[in-house]
Amino acid sequence: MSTSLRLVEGEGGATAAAPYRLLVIGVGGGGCRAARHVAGLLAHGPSVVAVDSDDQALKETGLPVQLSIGRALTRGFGAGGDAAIGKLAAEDEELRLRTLVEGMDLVFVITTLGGGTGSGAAPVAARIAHEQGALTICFASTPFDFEANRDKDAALEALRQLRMHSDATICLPNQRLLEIVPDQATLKAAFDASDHMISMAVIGLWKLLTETGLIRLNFSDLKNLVENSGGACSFGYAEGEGPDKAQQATQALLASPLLDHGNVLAQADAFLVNILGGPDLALLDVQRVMSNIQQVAKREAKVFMGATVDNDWQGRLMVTVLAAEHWVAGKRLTAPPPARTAPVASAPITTAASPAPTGEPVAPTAAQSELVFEKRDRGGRFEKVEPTKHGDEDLDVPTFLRRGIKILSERG
Ligand SMILES: Nc1nc2c(ncn2[C@@H]2O[C@H](COP(=O)(O)OP(=O)(O)OP(=O)(O)O)[C@@H](O)[C@H]2O)c(=O)[nH]1
Ligand SMILES: [Mg+2]
Repeated sequence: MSTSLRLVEGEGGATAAAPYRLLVIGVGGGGCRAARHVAGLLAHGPSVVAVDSDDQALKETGLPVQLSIGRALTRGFGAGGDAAIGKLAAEDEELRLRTLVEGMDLVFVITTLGGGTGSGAAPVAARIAHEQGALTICFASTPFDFEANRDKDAALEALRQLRMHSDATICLPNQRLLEIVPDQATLKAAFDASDHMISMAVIGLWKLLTETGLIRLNFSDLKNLVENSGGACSFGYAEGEGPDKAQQATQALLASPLLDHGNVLAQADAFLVNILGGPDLALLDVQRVMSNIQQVAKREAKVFMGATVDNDWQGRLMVTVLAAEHWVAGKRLTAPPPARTAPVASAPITTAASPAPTGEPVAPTAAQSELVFEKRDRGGRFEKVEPTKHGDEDLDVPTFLRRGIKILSERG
């Protein structure tokens, strides 16, 4: 199969209706399937690209833009569960990946961790997007408890890498799917449910940023939430229908295992709520959703919200939430990416016209002092929870605390 890689003019590009350039990259078998789901639900949405080292799996996505990676290493048969091969495969195509993300404002990297390509190549794709100056948000599932320990360890290491190289990574443990789908559901149905949830997160944010809404959310609000999240966000999603749709959706949201039955919202320092409804969406619906959520949230939590109208959602309502449990106002917790680099002339790819660069690095201010964070033992709702360990590291502790990264404050 030949490498086909072309972004069609206008797709994912900034237009009057869609002022941001957004790209969705599926990496590995599961990641590409989820990316295809996004493309299927959003015909005129962002560009969606499939990246895999398995040519057959790439072909099956049916996506018009595909990037086959690491052919010299894998001969197009996949990375065979080896994340080191997946990483090399992506590095092999660094120029093409760089050209793909060049000029994008927002890049979603979707992957299912535990195999070779997703675990090895997705962190490379995230790093490149972040280096190019795009706000980079990753969605990654982790293996079921019944899968081999080797795969789980590789997945946790990949998750750590993703968090290091993205602005924020949203982890969806496959094990939680078991709480969402009926007992008799097949594995395929569980995976489909996961694909659907990831798609809804992407679609919710896309619509929020691009469509006229009752309450418009700015790109800078999303940036603020994500860049100051310490690298880890949680995602929740629920729908309601009929006259009681607002109540239904928030009840389902607060009961959802995705947000740990409301506990994530109760702990979050900051969160973003996106309400999507049809032309019948009333301000009262918005108010109901927000007041239900605010009842469980911390009083001092920073809340970003938006409400969007879409004709397809007549009589229905969808709420998506992006929550940062460890959010620090106004300061990036990770190093800012370098300025966008010049286009790579050598790669044989055509892309849509680039917008003016945004998201330039934030220059440190003159009067900065270090923020001091108390070291705390696991407590609260985490007290009885098994820690997510990798080696000696507890991955549930935010990266900046584990690594002792110093954070500068204008105070002091
Ligand atoms: N949530 C979800 N998980 C999936 C899906 N497909 C596979 N997985 C899980 O994701 C892990 C990795 O599988 P793949 O995505 O097929 O692996 P890969 O990244 O293509 O890696 P290689 O095939 O080794 O190159 C496995 O542990 C699967 O259980 C899916 O559609 N959705
Ligand atoms: Mg594969």
